[in-house]
Amino acid sequence: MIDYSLYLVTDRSLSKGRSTAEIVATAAAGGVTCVQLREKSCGTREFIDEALALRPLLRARHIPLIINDRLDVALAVEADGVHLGQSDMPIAMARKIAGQELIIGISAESTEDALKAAQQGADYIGISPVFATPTKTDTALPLGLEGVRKIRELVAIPLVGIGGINQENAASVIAAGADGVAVVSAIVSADDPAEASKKLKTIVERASLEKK
Ligand code: TZP
Ligand code: MG
Repeated sequence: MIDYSLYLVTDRSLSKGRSTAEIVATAAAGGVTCVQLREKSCGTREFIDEALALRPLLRARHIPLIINDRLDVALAVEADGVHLGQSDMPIAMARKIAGQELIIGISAESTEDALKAAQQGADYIGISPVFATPTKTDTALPLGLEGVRKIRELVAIPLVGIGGINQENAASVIAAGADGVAVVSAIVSADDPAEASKKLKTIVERASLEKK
């Protein structure tokens, strides 16, 4: 079982000059349970090199490495999974190429997207965005906590909320039915990513326990 409870998504443009490997290493020490390498502007070779740099430090902590968008990169570096958006490769094609082992996560921008992703065999869904966020400018309208609740009623696979999630609102996303929270700026832009991860982890663990 993959632990999606505190899911870090990288963004080099928000890392305040620190390397992605440095952010990920400190966040891993702070307790993130899953890492998605998200590179929107570098070339394929650099994307691969970044992934290879993260792999040993994540493997040592048994933290899965998920690659954003690029199934070819995910397979090439033997990552644990790939995360696909609504305009990326269709899940059936990705499954055909990757087989059953690779984790495939799908971004859902509506309840319809979420239902379809679950029916088509996604391993988890990223509910995107839960709240408004300046980090990603081409998002759909925020689904809000109501959207999280609705999707939770409809699908059984793991749900991870993303978009505008921080220490103030993370517990509400878990309470609404998400299994985890995915964050970019709340960790990547923190002065101390380890400390930020630790705090978020405590919040998420507490909120998960309160649901049981
Ligand atoms: N997908 C949907 S919202 C988002 C992504 C990658 C950005 C989330 O960033 P932040 O800083 O956690 O709001
Ligand atoms: Mg994408």
